[in-house]
Amino acid sequence: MKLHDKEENRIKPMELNELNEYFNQLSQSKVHFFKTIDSTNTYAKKLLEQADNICSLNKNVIIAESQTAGRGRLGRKFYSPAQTGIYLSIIYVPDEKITNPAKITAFSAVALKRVIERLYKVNPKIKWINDLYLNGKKIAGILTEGFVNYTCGTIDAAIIGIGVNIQNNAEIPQDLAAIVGSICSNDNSITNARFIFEIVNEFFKIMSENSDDVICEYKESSFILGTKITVHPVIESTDGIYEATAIDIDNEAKLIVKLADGSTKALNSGEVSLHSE
Ligand code: BT5
Repeated sequence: MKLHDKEENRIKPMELNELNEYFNQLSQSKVHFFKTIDSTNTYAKKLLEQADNICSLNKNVIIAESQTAGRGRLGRKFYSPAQTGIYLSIIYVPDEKITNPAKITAFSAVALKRVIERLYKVNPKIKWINDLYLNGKKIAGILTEGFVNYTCGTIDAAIIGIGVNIQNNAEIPQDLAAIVGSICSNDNSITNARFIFEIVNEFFKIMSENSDDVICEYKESSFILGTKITVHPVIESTDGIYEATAIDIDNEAKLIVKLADGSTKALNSGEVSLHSE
């Protein structure tokens, strides 16, 4: 492939005016845009820490064209180069305190899947709890972080960080090449601004939908149900690494696994890492 062919295929840099026009349609939202940043989630956390009234930050969205220290779960890195992907964090401050951030991750995954299907006409699958896969490769990851009110011990807000690979990146580090995929879109009519707006809009819509229905949709798109997995507990546990079969996802977005002795366990996303991550 000639160099200019490759470059023509790349997604366009963000159009700020277009972004603002879209977000004007979403009441109370505010966009913070960076060409490059360490991590949009880290920036969102700083905004929350410095706010007199965190409610005023609800629907703030932090967007970057690239990240120098994009984060995944459990201290992992999220490769965030310019031009081939989008990186954003949504600040969510609901009226009620947050009791289960994992459920927000699950809902975000369904919202993201719906938007990708609608705009790009492909059908990604969800890998519990926060990954979207297409053709066997990971095309998107979600990192939800709770903002804790240390006086009350409650989670008052959540930061939902979303990274999506829209096109393949030729410079991808070798250790990621086998894992990382992309939507592989050649449709230049879908701008990054539109894609991001639709994700944010769908997120706020899905958070008010019937929870059981959304979990049902999550399960229908989930590709590890019925398969054998290796569970790596990441917090202090006497279990060690063990094999299990993923049999269900409950209404709190916990993964139900069946062990060799026939017993079952409900896994919380913060406590385990599955084989292949
Ligand atoms: C995630 O973690 O996949 C959550 C990623 C969240 C990224 C967004 S971008 C905007 C916001 N700001 C941030 O700093 N983060 C959020 P996890 O399930 O732990 O997966 C991490 C693993 O995914 C890595 O160890 C790699 O194996 C793989 N990986 C790294 N970069 C990737 C990429 N660009 N696409 C797909 N997989 C990737």
